Amino acid sequence: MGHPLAEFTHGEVKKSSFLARQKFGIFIDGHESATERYYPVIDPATGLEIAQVADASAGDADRAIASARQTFESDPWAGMRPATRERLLINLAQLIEKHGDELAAIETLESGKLLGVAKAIDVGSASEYVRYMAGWATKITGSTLDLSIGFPPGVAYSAYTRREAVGVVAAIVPWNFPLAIAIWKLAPALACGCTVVLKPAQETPLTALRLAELVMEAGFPAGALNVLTGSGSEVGEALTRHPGIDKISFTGSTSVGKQIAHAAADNLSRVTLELGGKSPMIVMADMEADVAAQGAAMSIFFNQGQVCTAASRLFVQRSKIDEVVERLSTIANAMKLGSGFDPESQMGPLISQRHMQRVMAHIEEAKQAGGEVTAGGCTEFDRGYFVRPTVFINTSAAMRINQEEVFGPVVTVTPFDEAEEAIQLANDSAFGLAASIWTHDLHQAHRFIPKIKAGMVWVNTHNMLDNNLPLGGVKQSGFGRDLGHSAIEQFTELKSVCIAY
Ligand code: TAP
Repeated sequence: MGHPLAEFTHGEVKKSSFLARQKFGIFIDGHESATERYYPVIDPATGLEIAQVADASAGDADRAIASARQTFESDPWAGMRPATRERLLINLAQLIEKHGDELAAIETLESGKLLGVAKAIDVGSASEYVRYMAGWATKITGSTLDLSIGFPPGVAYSAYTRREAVGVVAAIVPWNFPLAIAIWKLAPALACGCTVVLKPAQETPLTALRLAELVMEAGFPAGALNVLTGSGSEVGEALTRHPGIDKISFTGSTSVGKQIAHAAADNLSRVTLELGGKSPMIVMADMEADVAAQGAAMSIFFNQGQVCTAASRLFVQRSKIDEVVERLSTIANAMKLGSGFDPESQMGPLISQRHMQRVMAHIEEAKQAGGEVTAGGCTEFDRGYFVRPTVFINTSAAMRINQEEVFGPVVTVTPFDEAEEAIQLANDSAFGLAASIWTHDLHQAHRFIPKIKAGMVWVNTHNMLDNNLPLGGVKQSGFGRDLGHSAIEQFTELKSVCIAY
């Protein structure tokens, strides 16, 4: 069967028998089942409906958690050798690679992102991360410890620590990198022997559902991954308040992160919160204006600016600022917006009409407050949710556009004189996710790194993530880390063992 959106998507969706189904139930205990309530998923490039997806209830959360608990506590999963978990994860990585084009097309259709980005970043990094975590499955270790206990006389002690799976995990993820961020939770959780209930964002449920099918095809037991599509305020909150959840791994906004921290408190569920950002990029005068402008454009306009670490505050040393603003504005004005399926497009739509209106409200308020637009500042097309890449000058640190996360293709550019002033400006934020400094002066860069309040600092680059590099924030950007070995710590508990002999 063809798909009604096929004409807008260069035929990519026609290749997916998954998308041709157009109606998706709830994925619990290894299979999808019909439900009473559904909601529409919208293509942000056209505003048209893509599919109907289950609107899960609190009762569905109970069933999903029961399935995950049953699987966690019984064989084959409970007693599975680490090498077998490794093998299953490698199977999954291979399946993601095999179905990479389909997954990327689904991702572009539901999130609007460029197909090239979906292929290279979302799908490419997802399979790489599953492979990376497959490697960790057999290398989860504790330590041996020397003890000094002196009683009773003549007794000696041997002690060690074990890292054990934390249990049933609620993974709640946003819409900006739906597959990749789901995998950031799922792969380490499975490597550690946990089971997972995944709640994707309402806007982007489809890759999560396809992923659940692939997890089963890879040979994981039913209940290892359950997927609850539906609203955060209903099924998301039911998950976070549920006593059957041992660990909540959340990526999303700071306001929802705070609600989740409160909800988790009653059960003392373990929580990791990867939250919003307002990341600064600092350009010293010794950096070439072209390099700085290209770097800034990549750092704020990539994925329509819907990136947690996006460099939304650009600080440039005064003698270079005019040149950088001029070149950055030229790049922004030349960018071609369009469907993520169009190979000519350099930027896709924002995720939803509501989000586009939110971003435009920020832009209008900043204009009213005296901010001057040197590029963009407006929407484009009468269909879909497109906002032109926007550059502001003449804004003040106190303005909302410099304090709140816009999560769109909007950057403010501010001058500074001395490096110390740049550090002060960069740290003048409730957030602390990431930052970058651009300079050829290594002394300058090394002095900057410890002074900046952020979970990640880049030098002469920005937004560069790696499977081996922990990612997370300080201040209102949350706590805990995804990626790298930190992810193993996230999904395990330390048990101390003391043996008298
Ligand atoms: P949110 O609105 O916070 O939503 C994230 C997820 O939480 C969605 O699945 C959402 O469901 C769910 N949710 C909403 N209310 C909930 C509740 N009361 N209880 C439990 N779950 C609830 O974020 P978003 O708009 O999807 O994503 C953008 C945000 O994510 C930005 O702030 C961005 O910076 C942040 N982000 C951070 C990182 C890192 S690594 N720090 C990475 C990517 C994104 P619904 O879809 O139904 O609302």
